[in-house]
Amino acid sequence: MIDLHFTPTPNGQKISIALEELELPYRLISYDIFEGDQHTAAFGRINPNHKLPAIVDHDPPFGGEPHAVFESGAILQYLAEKTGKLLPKDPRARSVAIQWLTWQVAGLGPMGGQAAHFIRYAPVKIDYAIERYSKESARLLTVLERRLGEAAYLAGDEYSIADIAVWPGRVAAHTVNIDLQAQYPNIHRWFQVIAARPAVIRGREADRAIPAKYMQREAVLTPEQWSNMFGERMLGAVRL
Ligand SMILES: N[C@@H](CCC(=O)N[C@@H](CS)C(=O)NCC(=O)O)C(=O)O
Repeated sequence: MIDLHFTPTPNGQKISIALEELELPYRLISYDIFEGDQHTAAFGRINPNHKLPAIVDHDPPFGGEPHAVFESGAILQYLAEKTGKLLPKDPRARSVAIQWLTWQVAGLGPMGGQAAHFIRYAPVKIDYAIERYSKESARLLTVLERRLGEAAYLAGDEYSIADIAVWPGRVAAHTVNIDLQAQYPNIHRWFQVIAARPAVIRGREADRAIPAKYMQREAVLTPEQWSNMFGERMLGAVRL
């Protein structure tokens, strides 16, 4: 059994989808990050970075005590290695899969996240920041569009954890006002194919665990929610 510490954001969706694809039994533990559920000392022992998602595998492949894994990219790799699935066996294709996985966690994810921050949450609208992160998100989506014009999936012919990492990133397009269907037909085609996978449909059901207040274009937070997400309470969780 695997515990999935989850909140219904793109990073969380990667893991609920992967667990469904791999048919691994899991227990969903929901966090409301606006209310600060992620700042407890108990969660800090699972993820020292106090962010979602994280997993605890009670039956790790190397035996011994339950094993905690944080960072969505590391969790995807751990699950793929545990099961021998969702990563190509061919070393070249495997290397390509890891490159796109890393591209997502180091590029599309953080840049889309910063665009969302400045568009959705910043108390003052800073045009330079909005433009910088929106343009970079759009550039990264163009890179994705080109890749998906030359291959069915990110690693080539095979669906892999790279696709699972990138697929929820479609919300970056929504955030920066890109209409994928009209402007990025290859991403749109790939997106539709993956959206129809039964495991993806099941994995998305985890999103219903708590109210969906994560996708609003502009959010107005209470002072407590602000503190939990970006202020003193967030900083306090890791203070020395
Ligand atoms: N690089 C991390 C990002 C994790 C992350 O930023 N999680 C967000 C939700 S998507 C979170 O927990 N935010 C709550 C907070 O910052 O306090 C990953 O890929 O797992």
